[in-house]
Amino acid sequence: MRLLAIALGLALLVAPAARAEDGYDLWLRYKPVEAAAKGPYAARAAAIAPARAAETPTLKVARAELERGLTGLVGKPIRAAAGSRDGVIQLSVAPQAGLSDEGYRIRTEAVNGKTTTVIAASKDIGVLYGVFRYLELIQTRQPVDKLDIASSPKVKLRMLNHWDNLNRTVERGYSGQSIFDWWRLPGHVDPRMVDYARANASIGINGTVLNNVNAKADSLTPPFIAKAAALADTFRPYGIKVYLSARFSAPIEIGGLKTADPLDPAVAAFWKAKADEIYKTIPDFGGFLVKANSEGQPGPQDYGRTHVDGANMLADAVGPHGGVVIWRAFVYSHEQPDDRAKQGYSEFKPFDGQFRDNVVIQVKNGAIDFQPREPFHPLFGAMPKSNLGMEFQITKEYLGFSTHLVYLGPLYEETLRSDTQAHGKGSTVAKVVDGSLDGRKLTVMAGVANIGTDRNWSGSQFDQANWYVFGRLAWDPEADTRAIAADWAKMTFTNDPRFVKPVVDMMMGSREAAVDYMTPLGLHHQMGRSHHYGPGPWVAGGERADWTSVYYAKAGPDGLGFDRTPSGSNATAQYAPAVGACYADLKCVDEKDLLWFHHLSWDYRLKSGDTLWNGLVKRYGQGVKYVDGMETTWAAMAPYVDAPRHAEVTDYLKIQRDEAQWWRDASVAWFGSFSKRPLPPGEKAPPKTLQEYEAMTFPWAPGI
Ligand code: GCV
Repeated sequence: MRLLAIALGLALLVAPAARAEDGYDLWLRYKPVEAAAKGPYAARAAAIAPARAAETPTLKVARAELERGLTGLVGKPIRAAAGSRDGVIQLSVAPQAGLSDEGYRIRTEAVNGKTTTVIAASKDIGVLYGVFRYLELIQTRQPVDKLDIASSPKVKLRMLNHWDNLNRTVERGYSGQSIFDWWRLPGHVDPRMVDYARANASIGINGTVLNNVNAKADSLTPPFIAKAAALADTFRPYGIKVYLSARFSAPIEIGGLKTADPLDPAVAAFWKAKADEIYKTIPDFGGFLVKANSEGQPGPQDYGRTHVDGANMLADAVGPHGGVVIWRAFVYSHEQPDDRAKQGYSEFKPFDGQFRDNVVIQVKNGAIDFQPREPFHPLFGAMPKSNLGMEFQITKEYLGFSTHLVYLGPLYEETLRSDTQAHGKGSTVAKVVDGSLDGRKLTVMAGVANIGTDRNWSGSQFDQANWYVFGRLAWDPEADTRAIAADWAKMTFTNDPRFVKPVVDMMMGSREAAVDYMTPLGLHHQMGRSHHYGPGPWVAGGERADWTSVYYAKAGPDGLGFDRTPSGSNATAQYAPAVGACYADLKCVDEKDLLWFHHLSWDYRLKSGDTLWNGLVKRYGQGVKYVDGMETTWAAMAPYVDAPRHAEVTDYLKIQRDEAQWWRDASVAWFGSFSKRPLPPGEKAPPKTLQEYEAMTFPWAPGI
């Protein structure tokens, strides 16, 4: 059924002088195509045909987005109306062989002898995704005259996880308050919710968990279900389902029960009734996300039960409605003497094959906690009979918050392209996540959101790129993150190659720079206590050893690093034999992971010929130098960027430069107190004493 035709006329326009922008429009700015980009965008007359069938809400927003996008790009109003001529765009919902329900096809066809761009999909949501792709092609100045594109998402549930609290604070949030205004909902739905949905749909995100995994039971009470329903109604046309984090002890807190034991029939009945109640109000509710028996959260182990007992009980409650339970594998206990990095695998691996079909185990990318660099989590590839989802962090808790320019594409890509070797070579994490390795259909990629009430949404202009690249990778975990950065930079700023090339280069190296100035050579968890701001390699003592830095770096007069080889914690044994053997072998392990797996003497020789101590110090310095380079690059970008956004990025880079230097100096001062070796030639001594660095406190750091 062809539903709509819009004639595309891209007029030749001269780009107006850059106007003040604040980043609110994200990558959906739809600025007029500049005169220099003629060729495929040569002017054509616009003619418009009305929809021939009743529009669904999703088709309506697809048409509205196409009108809005083309109007901006063409520079004159484009509306659906009667008419048929060359340059027409048709939206079509009809069965499409070889595409999934959410996939789309964009083809240039002759329809009634006229050159027509047909955006077709089996379901209306595919049409919306196709519209966004089509607009992206124009925004990034790719040819649109002879199109033959087909695309389906490789991952089924592409989700944001908001760590947003009901009072609008955001755990690990660095971009203002929560965008979910629970107090005024459901009476008032902020129009920003529509822009949130548009932005997410434009990158294929189809689910959002509205509340923090450190959950309150209140979110499951009738008033809050009504609030969530109002959001669900707003997001539905954009193909986005809502999910809630469920507090495992809710049967006690809001159900009047004495227990939350998952094997107690009254508890199971509570959850069944709760699910029925939610689905009555939100018929397409996605399901529950659960953090259980982790960092003090309640869970089945409180009753001597297992993760399987807890997850399956909830799965049985939502299953009849088509809901899922996403159960996190982020578990570790300080009472357990074993290496924290081993605990998730140790607890979950034995349960492989025991979870219900509608349960997904959500695993963080690495075994500790979203560090600047971690080897991939050993559970990937280790649970072939279970649905295993990926959890990345988009908000940069350990990567400088929103004031450090760190493009996370390379971090995500590095993990997704890691080879688990679960079924021999080529068993990448991406293939576990997209389900193809073990033929799994219920697949998940989740990102802990970096979105807040700041006008620029993400706290900084460049952190928008992390939201964007997350969505694109959730659609295709094997996509190239340099190409994605280029798309983002073009749409967010300008297509001018004098801007795109240096900025994309700068973005691509920014994560490695952060690794270098924070935790080089495989170091990890060296940040300030609790708020995780700035360096804190001296953090020791307190309530839990596994929340200290000294637990992870194990610095001493003899050397540095955590021995996870068979002579140490033997975490390497949790990987496929070939992978684990390589990590454990100093001749094979990549130096980027060196101190994650090995404890080495300060005089250990790196591949460069430097000693470990000298190499470490140089790495910190390299990271700082890279930020210097980013400042220089960005300064030269002034002609291509509107002044407000340019100024904001400039300010933030200055903050980043100072903090990178601080990380370097404080870390060198601390580790130097163990190595007792001189600094390599040309390296400056830290300007403050170690005691001065240690004395710095930040009680008002954001995000806690
Ligand atoms: C939501 C880390 C963070 C916590 C977070 C936790 C988790 O420990 O510091 O703020 O809590 O991860 O992922 O559950």
